[in-house]
Amino acid sequence: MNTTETKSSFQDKLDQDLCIEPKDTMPDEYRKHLIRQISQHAHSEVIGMQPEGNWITRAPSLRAKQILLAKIQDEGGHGLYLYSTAETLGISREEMIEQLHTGKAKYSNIFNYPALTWADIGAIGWLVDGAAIVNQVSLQKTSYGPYARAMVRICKEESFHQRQGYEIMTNMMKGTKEQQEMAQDAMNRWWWPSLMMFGPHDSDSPHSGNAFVWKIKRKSNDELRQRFIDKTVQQAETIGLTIPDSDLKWNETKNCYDHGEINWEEFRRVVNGNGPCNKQRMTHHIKVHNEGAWVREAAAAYAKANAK
Ligand code: FAQ
Repeated sequence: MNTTETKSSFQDKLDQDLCIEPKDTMPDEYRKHLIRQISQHAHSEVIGMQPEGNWITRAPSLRAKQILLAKIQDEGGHGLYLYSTAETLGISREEMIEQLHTGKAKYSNIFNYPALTWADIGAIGWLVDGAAIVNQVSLQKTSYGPYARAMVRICKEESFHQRQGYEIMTNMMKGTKEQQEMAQDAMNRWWWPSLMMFGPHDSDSPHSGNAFVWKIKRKSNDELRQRFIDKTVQQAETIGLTIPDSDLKWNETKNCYDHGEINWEEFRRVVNGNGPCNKQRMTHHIKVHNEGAWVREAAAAYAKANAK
């Protein structure tokens, strides 16, 4: 099929709000854009297991430990759906991991911060999963079918994660003065990096133009960030937490919160490899990946033997 035909059948589907499926013809730039975004999303889910995994052995009760284990397993599962989704676009899992290890592919800024106390586990579930849900609900309507469908399932699991995080924060705010301070300290450290998860302002977002033309993005970075702020401020107030932003103010005219400016210098530093935990996260991933080589080899040998 020639390029004009490819573009027109692809465009027809987009115009009718139909999903693009793996076997459909699609422009190469669309394919590359999706591989970049979906693989980075997959890496984020998997690297995101590290800050929480650090607390499994220190969970304060058996119930808390079971919940945390289930949540972390879910995140690993999300990574697997997303790697499989990206594979339908013609990239292999090995290539994606290679891009992660060589720094060619990014993962979310948020997972380069340390989880210092148990309250951080609450803050991650409530704020980080909360931000992820706002973004991913919108991606349920993204134009690439396998990605949109993966998002439906992932969002269901993320809402359980968000609830467990909020439950931890609620219980700590009902606790001793020290526990309340711990919860506020976690809120102070995770709030701004959570806002950065939505990416740069729309005016500084190089990929947004094509993402809207191709219906990959349905809402802009700033729209989603605003949605997250508006819903989270009320949740914080309900349990007595203060949002660490002196410029935060309800705007009657706009019917949303005005907020302070994000530290974009910090965002750039962290996504470019110089956040508090970037090196630790990558060293750990490479080590575990290398140690798991025999599992991949055994699985491949088993599949080959069964295929005969
Ligand atoms: N961190 O032009 P844009 C989770 C990069 S899942 C790092 O606006 P785009 C679950 C961007 O890649 C969290 N880099 O880009 C969980 C690009 O660089 P590039 C992950 C970022 O793609 C919870 C450059 O800046 N979710 O948390 C970030 O149109 C708890 C220019 O940016 C997703 O990935 C960032 N925050 O919009 C797991 C959702 N933001 O690629 C465990 C899917 C931007 O040219 C525990 N992704 N950059 O080198 C998206 O919706 C989009 O990719 C955006 C960025 C909105 C993140």
